[in-house]
Order: sequence, then C-alpha cells, then structure tokens
Amino acid sequence: MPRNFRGTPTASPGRWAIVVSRYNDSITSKLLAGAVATLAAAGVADDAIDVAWVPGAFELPLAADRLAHSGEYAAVLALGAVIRGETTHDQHINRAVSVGLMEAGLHSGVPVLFGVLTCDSLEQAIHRSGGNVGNKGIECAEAALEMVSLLRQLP
Ligand code: INI
Repeated sequence: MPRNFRGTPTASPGRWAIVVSRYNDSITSKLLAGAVATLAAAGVADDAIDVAWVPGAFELPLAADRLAHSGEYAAVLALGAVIRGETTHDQHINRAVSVGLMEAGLHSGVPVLFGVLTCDSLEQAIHRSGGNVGNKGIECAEAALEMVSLLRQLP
C-alpha cells in the first residue's frame, strides 16, 4: 500500500504573513478579508497574522521573499489584482510576479501562495473577490493551510 501524504486545511502552529497590494485596493481588500476570515475559521489567532502592504503587484515578490526568508512564518500569502489595460503592462507584471513568488517559495522552503487576480476587466476581478466566481483570497488561504500541513508531514 503506497504511503500517502495529504495536508489538511487546519491551523498549524506558527505565524502567518500576508502581503497585499494597494493597487486596485477595492478588490485586494476583499481578497484580504477572505484570506483572514479563512485562516481565522481554521483556528489561526488574529495576532498570529501579520499583513504587509505594498504599492502594486510588482512589489509583492520582494516583500514575500523577505518575509519567507525571515524564518518567522509558516507561510506567506501574496494578494493582488492586475487588470489588463490598453498596453502589455499587465503581462510584464503578471509574468514577473508569478515567477518571483514561485522563486520566493522554492528558495526559502516556505509556502508562498499566489493569490493574484489576473483579469481582463474590473468586472472579472469583482466576480473573483467575493462575487459569483468565489474569492481568490479564500482559496489562497486554504492552499496555505494545506501546504503548511503537508510540508510538516513530508520527509
Ligand atoms: N499594479 C497592480 O497591482 N495591478 C495593476 O493592474 C497594475 N496596472 O495595471 O498597472 C499595477 N501596476 C503597478 C505595478 O504593480 C507597480 O507597483 C509599479 O509598476 C511600480 O513598480
């Protein structure tokens, strides 16, 4: 019988960091509320959550990398909302942010979660921040809980 490892969406001991972007803050504040409520529902105490605000999504990886390498956090959740404009600006941001966040996780060994909306319109972002397509902040917190739990089981 193969040995199976599977994380559970329950609170593991430790502190939790959330990096959130101020750009499109009408959206990112909802992602943040969803993430905090999900961690709290899993049993994470309010004062075990630290929130760091950055100007825009492009700045998420640097702050996430610093927090992940600090040794103080079980996981780092990165929340942002990039909305396509008339130019390719969003593509450059999205590529840099997704790679930067992945690298922060791989290099630190701490789960760094990608809770960044990459939308064609504000309407899409509204739907994904507590509207009819869910809330990416909730998903991000659930994935963080599961990954912390999984990594604590893995050899
Ligand atoms: N930052 C975002 O978080 N979302 C966006 O939609 C966005 N757009 O469209 O420009 C955005 N730009 C700012 C960027 O993240 C940096 O803060 C800025 O370029 C300074 O480095």
